Amino acid sequence: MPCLEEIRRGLEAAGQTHVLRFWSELAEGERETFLQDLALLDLKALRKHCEAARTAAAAASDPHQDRDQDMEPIPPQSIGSVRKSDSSALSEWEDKGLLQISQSRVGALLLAGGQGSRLGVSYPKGMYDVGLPSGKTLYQIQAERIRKIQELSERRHGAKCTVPWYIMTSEFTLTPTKKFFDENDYFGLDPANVVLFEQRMIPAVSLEGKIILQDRGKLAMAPDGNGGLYQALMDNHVLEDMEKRGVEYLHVYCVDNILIKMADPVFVGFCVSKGADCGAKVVRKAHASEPVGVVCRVRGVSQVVEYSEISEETTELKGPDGELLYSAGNICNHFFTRTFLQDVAENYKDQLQQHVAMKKVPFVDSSGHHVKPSKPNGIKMEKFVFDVFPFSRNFVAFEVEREDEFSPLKNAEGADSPTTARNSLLAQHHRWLLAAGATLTHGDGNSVPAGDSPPPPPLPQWEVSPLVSYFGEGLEDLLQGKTLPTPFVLDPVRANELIGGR
Ligand code: UD2
Repeated sequence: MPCLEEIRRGLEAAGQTHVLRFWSELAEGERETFLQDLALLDLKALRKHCEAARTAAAAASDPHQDRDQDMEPIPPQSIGSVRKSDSSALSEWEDKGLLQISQSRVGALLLAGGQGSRLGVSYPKGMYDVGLPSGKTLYQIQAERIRKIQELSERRHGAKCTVPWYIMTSEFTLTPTKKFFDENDYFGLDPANVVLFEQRMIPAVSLEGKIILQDRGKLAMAPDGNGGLYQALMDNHVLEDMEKRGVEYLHVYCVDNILIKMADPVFVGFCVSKGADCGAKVVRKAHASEPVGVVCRVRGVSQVVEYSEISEETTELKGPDGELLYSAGNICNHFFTRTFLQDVAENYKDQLQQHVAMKKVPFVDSSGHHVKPSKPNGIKMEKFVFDVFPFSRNFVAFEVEREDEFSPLKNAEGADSPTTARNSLLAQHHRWLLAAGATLTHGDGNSVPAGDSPPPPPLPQWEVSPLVSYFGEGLEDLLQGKTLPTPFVLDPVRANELIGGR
């Protein structure tokens, strides 16, 4: 570890010595911890980082004008679509995906380094329980979907397989996530196949380009964005691990989508059959201002323009059919080949764009008093996971149905909240059960009319464990002609009872 003098010299060169302003007042233990934190800074890159943050923040007053003019929608021939494909094409992709999974060539990678500040919880979002009848957390649902997709692939192709689960965490989420998985026996997965790794943190910078002190002996640090993935893959030898296991394809997704299809065989099969090195699932945007990025082309190159970086005017543009022109909503659900990731990590990761987020960052002022700012005072620089799309040689988009695939947990209430996430899952299971031929009865014994759409919320409580069904398959055999009262959780024990009761 470098000594204080070396660090001081590095800070001087970067014009950041103010961070040591309280050094003489720190206790021995505080100094040690602070020194360890400072030693983790990339001192050589610090001046560039702070200057880039200051310049980018100044330019952020008009971030979209240039790029908006260069945007065009993804041409229809570059987008596959569940809605527009017939069932034979969908089964073909599914089968192809299941084959790859059965050969242990597919992994899942969860981006879980975010701080979940909008949801306002102090623990990782994956540990959140949205109030399902089973009480399952997002992590548990995802783990069980991995178990199920392994089982389905094994059954279809007769080969024992593993879908390794890579989980990118940050300083905020690593320890609690690890503890949660340990305490819950990895939800039935083999811990050797759950690989937790950590992304880097970078300092938040004031509008004048100075690192912000969160406390007298602590810098205000933040994860480097979900595009920190590519550096983290290198830092933690994840690509080597993939190669050792024979994993060729990775399904990358964000933690908060309760409907996420882990290692989705249809998406994987679609991308593989198109020979794609990089792919993105999209849904049609619900409305112009929905906070999702837009998959489009900029100067002829496929990429995502983030919701925070597109003008309102452009989001509202309509195409000739009267639909939103930029309707391909990014749902943070990506496909990458291992060779593409290797190429990005080795050759392109340092070229990724830096995005600027202006945030309210609590700090200590020059007299050591804690201040909670009422307006943004700090710049956080982030990389975005999708900014590698322009380096792809064959990029494809795949449009899926929102009601089956996308319901994110972002906010404590209102849109994209625990209530909407819970309702989306229950509505999906409601559709599955009716389609399987079950009769659903309320507590008063009245049955739910068999129709396509579930009743308006609050929804009755019928839930299907991912260990029983991954995308609604296999339920007809179990449930045809059965009457199911609410609340009802179809878990493997209930499923066995139903089989036994035939
Ligand atoms: C993300 C997408 C947006 C849209 C939306 C859909 C990005 C950059 N934006 O926006 O286009 O698709 O999701 O729901 O992908 N994370 C990390 N490390 C970090 C920061 C975030 O791992 O440093 C993870 C985070 O834990 C989450 C995912 O990245 O799983 C997305 O992060 P977010 O919720 O901040 O992204 P959001 O909703 O602004």
